[in-house]
Amino acid sequence: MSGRIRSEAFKQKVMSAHDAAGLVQNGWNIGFSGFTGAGYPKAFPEALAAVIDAKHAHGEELRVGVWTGASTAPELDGALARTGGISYRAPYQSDPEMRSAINAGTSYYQDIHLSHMGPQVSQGFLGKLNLAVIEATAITEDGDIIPSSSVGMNRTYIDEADAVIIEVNSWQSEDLFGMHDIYYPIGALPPNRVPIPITGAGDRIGEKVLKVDADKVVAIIETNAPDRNTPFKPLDDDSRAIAGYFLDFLGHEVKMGRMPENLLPLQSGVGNIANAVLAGLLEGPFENLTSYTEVIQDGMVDLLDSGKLTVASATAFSLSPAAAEKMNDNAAKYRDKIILRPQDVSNHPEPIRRMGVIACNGMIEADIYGNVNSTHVMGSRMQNGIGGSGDFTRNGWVSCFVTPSTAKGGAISCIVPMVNHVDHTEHDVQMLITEQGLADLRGLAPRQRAVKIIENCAHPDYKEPLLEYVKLAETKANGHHTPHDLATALGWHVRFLETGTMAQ
Ligand code: 0RQ
Repeated sequence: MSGRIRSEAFKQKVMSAHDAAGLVQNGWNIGFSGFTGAGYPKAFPEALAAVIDAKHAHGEELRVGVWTGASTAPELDGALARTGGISYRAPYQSDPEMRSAINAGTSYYQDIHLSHMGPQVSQGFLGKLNLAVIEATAITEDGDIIPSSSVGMNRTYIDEADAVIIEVNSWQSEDLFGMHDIYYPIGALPPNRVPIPITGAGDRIGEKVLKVDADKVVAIIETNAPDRNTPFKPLDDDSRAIAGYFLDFLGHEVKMGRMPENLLPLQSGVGNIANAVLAGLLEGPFENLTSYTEVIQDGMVDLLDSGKLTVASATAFSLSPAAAEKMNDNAAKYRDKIILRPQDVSNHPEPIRRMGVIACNGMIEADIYGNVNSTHVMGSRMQNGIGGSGDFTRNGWVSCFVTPSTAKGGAISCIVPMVNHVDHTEHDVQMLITEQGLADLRGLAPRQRAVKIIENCAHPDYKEPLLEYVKLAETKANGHHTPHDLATALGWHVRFLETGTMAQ
């Protein structure tokens, strides 16, 4: 035994991942730890995949609902999706195998705001939670759980599940102890809710450990395996340009007296461009920054190292393999500057609105009126999910979306007449940035927005067709508040389906 299981009662419950996976029954819902490739169980999902394969080989049905914090890794989403054994998935994923199962229609997927997952689970909308499988760094003498590199939905799953399995991963640094802040609300659901007492990103309001009813714990599994995250792409000219516009905008806000010199707490989404924006801040003039976000990426750790960022609050790490190793070796150094909270606190509208968070997220496409599609390709195919982007966009002080102006080598314009799926409406989106420029939409009516977005953000190859569309829509609709010619707007995407290119 690794010495990480310090409770005598729990020592008696150690078993192999294979034996633990054998407990699962057809139709169960399982709540897994894990958020953007951090803190997911490493052994149980692959063991369960083997059990599912064996059952299916004998013509027996074994399919389960898989709930997590957010995306996980190939050892969880990939391994289970490959078996065809996932009947239902929520609330966010980004795994190619899982995406295929969703788009093939073999797995149902509920793509919801990450802050809504806790209340929806507690109210039973997703059905009964049969089992929670949670990765831990260690178990204390008193039987408390020290979380690992993410908190996500762990508190809710442990509380709501009929049975609990803990994977104790000795790869995770023991120095993570003290980094977590597990808030146990006095009243979790209305009408008994009370204010969340966070007024600054660095506020600690909870416990260092997760509490678990020992009677519910049916197995402890020992592992020693790293989190699996993909490395970020090296910064290219487009991402540098986007970061530059974002930084200029922040400088402008300070100059106008709308933000203090150390800005407001920063939120940064997933993906390479979001990471590039953080790298831009490293070069930029701003000091004493804070962050109230959901994932801590490499760029944020670099900002902490430089001293430019004083504190980062999130629910998980989302680090490249090299940065994850560095975090593991130096967790004690970061413990006072990083806080990992449950996702229904990190993403809760209340502190986000109170502190005035600067939200910056990636997107698939935006339309000329400022509606944003973050999730769907060609209207039907799921890419990842809305994740936390809606939590921060709707409630932030400034809400910003970033993307290169074109996708697929220039064949697709990311600025379109009408988005083929809406995740963030024109009422919530304040800023669009591409490598071409920035469109500040605050205070503008739809027809003013259309001109600004096309002029500032569209790729030169698509400016003319988009301006022609505006002219056509205004003529056909005879003015109106948000002029559209539906046949042409919808045809914009259809044309791509037919010819494989959006070019005129
Ligand atoms: O396709 O994978 O086949 O190459 O979409 O695009 O350029 O790699 O962009 O990694 O920044 O992700 C919106 C998906 C952007 C992400 C999204 C194709 C493109 C590529 C990915 P390939 P890139 P990024 C907090 C915030 C929602 C969740 C969120 C996301 C693939 O940012 O998932 O914000 N956001 N959470 O080729 C057709 C277009 C396209 C397009 C791009 N217009 N048409 N395909 N692609 N634009 C964190 C969490 O919530 C956990």
